[in-house]
Amino acid sequence: MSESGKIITGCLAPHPPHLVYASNPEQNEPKSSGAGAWKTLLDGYAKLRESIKGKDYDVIIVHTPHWKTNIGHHFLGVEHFEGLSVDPIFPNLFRFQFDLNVDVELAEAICSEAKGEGLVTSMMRNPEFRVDYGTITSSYLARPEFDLPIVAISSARTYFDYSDEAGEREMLALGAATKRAVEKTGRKALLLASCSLSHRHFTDEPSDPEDPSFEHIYNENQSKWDQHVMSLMRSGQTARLLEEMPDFIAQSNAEVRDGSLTWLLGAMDVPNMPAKIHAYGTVIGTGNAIVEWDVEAAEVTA
Ligand code: 2X7
Ligand code: FE2
Repeated sequence: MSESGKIITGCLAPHPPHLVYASNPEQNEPKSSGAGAWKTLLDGYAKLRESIKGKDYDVIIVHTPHWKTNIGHHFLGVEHFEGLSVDPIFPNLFRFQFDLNVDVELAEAICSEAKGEGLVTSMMRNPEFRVDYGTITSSYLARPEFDLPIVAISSARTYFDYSDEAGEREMLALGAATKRAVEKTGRKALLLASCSLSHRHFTDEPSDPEDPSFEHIYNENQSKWDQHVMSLMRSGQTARLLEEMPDFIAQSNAEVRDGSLTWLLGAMDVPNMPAKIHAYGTVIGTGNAIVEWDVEAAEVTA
């Protein structure tokens, strides 16, 4: 491939397994009742798919909070994976037969660029590895066909072992490394930051998990934070969002603490363009926004 790679689009693509369950794909063993919860988010993913349909990209890069690695940032490093992925918290909703290909050359390039940034990195070479539900859910909801190779990146524990500020610095560096590797390998990449915003869960669920009357905002403070974060995205204030990220994490138990959103913003060079919010909705109390930064279109019009 030529040396003219670029990031086409970056997306915040949350991974509640409930959305896969409600979509009833043949790969998922549990079948939903069709009672109708999470329609706003399901419609939001349909809008995202429509928006990226005509775009020319050849790989999907996912950063996932549910492949947690204690020593550094890991990358899937085998060309093909298949097996059963189960959500350990919601095995009643997500037992998914996955079958996917990996762009190992690109994964190795990101791994080595990140090492050059001083990060601890590692390639994951176990062909029996069970791919986590964050990677699979976001990939499926953005492009259900699984017809393009992916790169999946784990979440290192820097925020938890050191500090939120140290975690933020590492994720920006990982984002910059991702961008350089995409450019050098000539890839056209779609990026998915697989995470929710606020993240306090209900402690129980109804007998029908898809009962729409059960879904509501759980915590007003956290929902206000989500609205604020989306207003910064909508108005292109991503540098301010980064400044406020440690407060957001501390005050709303945000899943962005696993680094996915900061990695995405870093890879896109902290874009000051307005983002498109396709949907916002709660799932079992958590706040989830489906957001798109059409960085390629912004470049063309600049
Ligand atoms: O992992 C998750 C999540 N982030 C949000 C909602 C529900 C379940 O799982
Ligand atoms: Fe999660």
